[in-house]
Amino acid sequence: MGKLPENFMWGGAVAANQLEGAWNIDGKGISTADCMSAGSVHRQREYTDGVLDGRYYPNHEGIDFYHHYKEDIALLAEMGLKCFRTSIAWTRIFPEGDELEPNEKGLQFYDALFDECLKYGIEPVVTISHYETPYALVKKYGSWKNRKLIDFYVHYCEVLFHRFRNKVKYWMTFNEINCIVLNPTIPAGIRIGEGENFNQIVFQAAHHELVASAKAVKLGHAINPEFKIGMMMIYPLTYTETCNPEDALLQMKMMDLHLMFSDVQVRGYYTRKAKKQLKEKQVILHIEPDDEKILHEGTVDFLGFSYYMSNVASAKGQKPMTEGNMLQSIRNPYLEISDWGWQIDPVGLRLSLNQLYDRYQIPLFIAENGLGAQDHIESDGSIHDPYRINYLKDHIVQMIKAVEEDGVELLGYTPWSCLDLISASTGEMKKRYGFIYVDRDNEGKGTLQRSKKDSFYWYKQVIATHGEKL
Ligand code: BGP
Repeated sequence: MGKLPENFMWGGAVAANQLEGAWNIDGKGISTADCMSAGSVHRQREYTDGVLDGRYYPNHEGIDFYHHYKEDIALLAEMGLKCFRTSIAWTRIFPEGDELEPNEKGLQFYDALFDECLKYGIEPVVTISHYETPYALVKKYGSWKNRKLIDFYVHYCEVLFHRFRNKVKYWMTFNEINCIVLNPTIPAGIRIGEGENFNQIVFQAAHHELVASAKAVKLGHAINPEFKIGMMMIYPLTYTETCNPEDALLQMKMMDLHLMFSDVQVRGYYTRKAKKQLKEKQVILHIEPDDEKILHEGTVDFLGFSYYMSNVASAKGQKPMTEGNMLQSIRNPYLEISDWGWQIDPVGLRLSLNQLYDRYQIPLFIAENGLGAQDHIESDGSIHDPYRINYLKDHIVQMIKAVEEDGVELLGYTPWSCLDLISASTGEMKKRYGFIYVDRDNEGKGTLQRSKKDSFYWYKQVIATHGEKL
């Protein structure tokens, strides 16, 4: 089969709420991410009722990318990145989410950021909504539970598409859209009250997001036909524990739940099977007359996905191994695990690429992949992170096999994360993913100085040799 395409997008990924900081600067409103407490290795973050004064939330300051972006983009350019996947903080553009007029200062920040990327020939890849919703939309409307969010989101997209039409070509509508079924709070700002029907609320909210995404795709193409607008899902590759058909059935059902999202976004409709599944879960979706047409007309140009680990389905109903992990899995004896209990499975990336490509036959994009670990700075300032290099190397090998040997069509690879930043699941700083170390700890102490890890030099070489030298 062919090699990696010449214009393959080697890059790196981050998200606004996890690195920008400046949470209340230049007119930015409060987002759901601003209301999350930090968790811990074994505890998910908690969603507080508004911003509590006097308590330190690491993501309020992040790594202060808002004020360091020039220095940071220069480092990414030095590494040779061809693209930079970041997100736009919705609350910088619409502080409350439901205004008609955008906040000019917020738009200016992203103008400057994208200009800085383009100056070095780095293509911005922009996620429109990455785990942060304007908090006012939660308070006033109940977030994505409410259909009104569709219009607010589409208006937000319209402003972005017009403003950045000549700067951004690649867009992703929602980060890990299917995560809403695993944890509706972090991705979508939804809290399920006691006695409320989890499935009914979550799938209705998901439907609103799917319609919003489809409308955005159609609108984006009308504004600039050159736009490539993709979806982004977590790909929860799941194996069966044994060859017991009951395990296989469970595995299929676990995957189906997630593939419902990509089916709608790529194929443009809920399959018969998806409708059956919803019925089985006693979900009655409220679908407006035009929705099916909208979904059909707003199919995506490419499928982006995150892949960190694989999972195992066991019909015996064993207790899942990881408490801090959104995905439910038992331990796979063939795989190593990270310090956070994520099962490291490079071959699984090749399988994921094949499964997705077999199913959809549209270009894929690996939007996230990486290893969260604690790094240690030596007295001379160097940071040796062979564990990260090994993780990424092993995954890149499998990625290349998927393209070169299996014929998968792949646009790009943006490992998570270019720079150290706040972890999404724990809200902490100590779980690091970056090629670039940032001097910042869980308590918010540190100089914010950036230092290159060994992985920085290694990835630079990978990009320079187009994956030849790993
Ligand atoms: C994905 C999210 C990212 C990111 C990553 C790593 O699910 O899209 O925002 O943070 O996971 O997860 P964590 O930070 O919890 O280790």
